Amino acid sequence: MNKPLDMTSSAIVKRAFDAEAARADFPVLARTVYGKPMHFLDTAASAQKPQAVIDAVSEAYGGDYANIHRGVYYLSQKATEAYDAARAKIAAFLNARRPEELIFTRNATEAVNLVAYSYGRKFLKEGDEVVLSEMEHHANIVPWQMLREAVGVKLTVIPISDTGELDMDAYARALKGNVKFVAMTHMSNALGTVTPIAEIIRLAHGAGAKILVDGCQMVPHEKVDLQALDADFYVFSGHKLYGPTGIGVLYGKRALLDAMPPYQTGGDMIRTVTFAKTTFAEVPARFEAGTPHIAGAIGLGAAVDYLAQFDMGEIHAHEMAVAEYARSSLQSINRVRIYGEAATRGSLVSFGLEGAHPHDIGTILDREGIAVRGGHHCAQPVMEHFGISGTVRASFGLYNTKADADALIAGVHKVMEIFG
Ligand code: ALA
Repeated sequence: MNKPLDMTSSAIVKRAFDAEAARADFPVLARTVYGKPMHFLDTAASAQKPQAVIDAVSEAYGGDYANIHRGVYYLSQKATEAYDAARAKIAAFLNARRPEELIFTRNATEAVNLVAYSYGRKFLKEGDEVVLSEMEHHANIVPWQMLREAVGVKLTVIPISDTGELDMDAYARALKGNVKFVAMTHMSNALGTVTPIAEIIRLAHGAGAKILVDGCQMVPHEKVDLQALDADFYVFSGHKLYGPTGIGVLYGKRALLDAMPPYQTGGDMIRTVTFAKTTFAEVPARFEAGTPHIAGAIGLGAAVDYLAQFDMGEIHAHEMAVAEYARSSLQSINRVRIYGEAATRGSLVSFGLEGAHPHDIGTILDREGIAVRGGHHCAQPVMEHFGISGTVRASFGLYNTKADADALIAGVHKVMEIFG
């Protein structure tokens, strides 16, 4: 508790990843529910928090708390330094060119809305096409529909196959049209599909389009290198990255951000204000109107420090081993149907059980101490594709082990006994 914040995540010497040892860093995992050990399998909705993040948030309020970028006094300067340092370490973690290419938002949803509103209304016009995929989260669909209402862009949706893979031929065909923007997931939250995003970005650029990538489900699980990817915009939420809620990130290439008008206006995002005219601050301040979520940003910086102790490749290998074990165990149950069987996928398994509603399955699993999400996962078009109302989704984080997968399988057998 109350350790000084480490400002240089990249300087931390890596240590071997050990999931059992890492579990001890997450206090909530030690608790029981209904008198049973808890098996948390809903990291895709929101990850649990390591003590280091909880301490950093507590310290941000109980240590050097003051508003930022305002006071000349000690506490305000310390808080400002910690806020700015958090941006710098997240930029280093993702290999962004410069910290100011990262805008703090409330969440990934706000980040997509910011781009659709600010970039979309300035640079897209009636008849321009925006390409999406059938497996986008609602947060990467609805803001583009609002843009359609506002300026008359046309939305083109790239279908997925029954294994949950993006139809790349359809994508290439679509890019022959008047496509000016692509908004695409890096990993589907409903199916686990990992899209060939480097190729998707390359093709978008080849067609002269800009691209926004929804990285919510990818950043917590695999190494993301923003410079290597070369996406124009990349968004993710802090709470899925083991950080606090209420904080998200929009990465944008500096030249694009510089050309974009403010999304919200008010204090801290201006250079000068008179009643005749206002001039705006440089990025990132221009897109961070009002007092930001200071403790949230600092907490997200601590989450990145926590992850930076490890090699993301080792975390990924561990999570995939557990998720694939759960997947093959589920697959061997006759009445189970898996949704999402892409060749390249992440650490989640979406499934249904013949004769049982996903919510009922989730409720029975809950009584066994197993936390899963049941429903449409904010991806109704995916459910429509498969002609279902929802799935049960077990999603794995760095702290999950084979014991969690075994508990899930035992729980599914219990559901089958109940449903006969
Ligand atoms: N988008 C989050 C999920 O997939 C909330 O559960």
